[in-house]
Amino acid sequence: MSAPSNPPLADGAPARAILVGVDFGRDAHFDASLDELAQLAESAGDIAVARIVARRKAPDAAFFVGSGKADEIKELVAMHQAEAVLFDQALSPAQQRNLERHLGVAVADRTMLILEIFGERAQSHEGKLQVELARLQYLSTRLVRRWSHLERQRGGIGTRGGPGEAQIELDRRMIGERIKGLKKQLERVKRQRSTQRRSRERNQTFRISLVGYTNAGKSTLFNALVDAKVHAADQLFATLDTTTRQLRLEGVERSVSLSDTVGFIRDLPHKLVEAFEATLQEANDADLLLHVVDGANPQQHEQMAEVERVLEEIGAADIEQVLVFNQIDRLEETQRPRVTRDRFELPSGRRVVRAFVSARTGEGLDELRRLLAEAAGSGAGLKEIDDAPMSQSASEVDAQEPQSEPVEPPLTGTYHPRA
Ligand SMILES: Nc1nc2c(ncn2[C@@H]2O[C@H](COP(=O)(O)OP(=O)(O)OP(=O)(O)O)[C@@H](O)[C@H]2O)c(=O)[nH]1
Ligand SMILES: [Mg+2]
Repeated sequence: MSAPSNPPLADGAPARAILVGVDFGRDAHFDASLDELAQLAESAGDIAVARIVARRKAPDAAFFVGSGKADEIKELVAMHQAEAVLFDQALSPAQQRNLERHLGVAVADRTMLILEIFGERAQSHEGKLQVELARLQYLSTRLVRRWSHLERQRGGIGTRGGPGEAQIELDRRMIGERIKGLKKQLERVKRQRSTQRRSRERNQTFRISLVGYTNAGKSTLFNALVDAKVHAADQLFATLDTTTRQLRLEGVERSVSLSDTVGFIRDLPHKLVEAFEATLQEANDADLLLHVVDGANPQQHEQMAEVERVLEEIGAADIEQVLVFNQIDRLEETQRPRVTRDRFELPSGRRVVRAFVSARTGEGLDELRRLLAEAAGSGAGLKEIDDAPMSQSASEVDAQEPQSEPVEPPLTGTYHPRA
């Protein structure tokens, strides 16, 4: 199944972009490859034509990078005839404006890219409201070139043509009003949801929600489990809107629902989390979270930590969780787990049941269904399962250790493909 190519943004031609990352030496997870930024850029319809990494002790107040580096970037822009410069970190409004003046092209940061992608993907009324709110909150403090790029997208606040700075000043006054209006509308959406929630509670549906880092394979797993056809693609934030379906589980009488929703990402802008409260609430209402992780991704540890952080932020950290270690078909033969489930310690130290699956080939899905049936059927969630002795295979849970016969089933926080 090959992924469709990324649809370009509304205004058509992809922009040639230079990627910039700054290593401050204190963020252990600094992505020197800028691969995720490149994926974000691509998902937003840009093409990365060059990458550059700078090293600094602290951000420069004016340019974020030093002025020497800024000149270097300017040369790269000229050399590659780039139309945009994309930063892996958040820029202050002043830095962004100064850089645009200095470089003569549009400058965007990670947050803005994420907002662009969200703006392009939102389909539902609720999704659009949420994106617009986040976007206005972000843009209200900025005068940037890519503003017009954003304005051309659906659901912009309705200026025509390329707005000059005066126009933007004017717009800015309306923004406050618009933000208020949007918040009110979203409040209404939230009330509707809570009514729906109460009716679900009445009919005792057991609700399962897929959560996880973007591109982990949530939608693919959703499609495999409920035989649906939601959009799954090799791009960041392919899914924005929530889809819920009935999930049939053998031997389970009560109704079970499964929801697929928006993925998380490192440095998810706080405003976005706030704006997406109604959507993220879905995870909050779940009886069980299926935390999907791309088991073949070398960044999986950071990704799981990020997912835990967001769950904490939205108040869903206490909900029962099963870790779904997906994409095992991509692992080398020697790295493949020899069991279908074990117990695992998440970066936070929390212990969860882990299931190994490939949403693509279907491997491990029967076992996952059994696990879900146990959780939904027992009514007591997975606590019981977690306390019960693990499957007979628990003695071989760690694919990297020679088979031994531990008395206690070990917690296998040590399974790191390509570690
Ligand atoms: N090889 C392999 N590829 C997979 C598997 N699961 C998903 N993929 C691929 O990974 C990419 C992302 O899958 P999605 O299901 O869209 O991921 P998602 O978590 O829903 O991502 P977003 O909605 O963008 O946050 C797609 O190209 C899938 O075909 C798997 O088990 N094995
Ligand atoms: Mg998806």
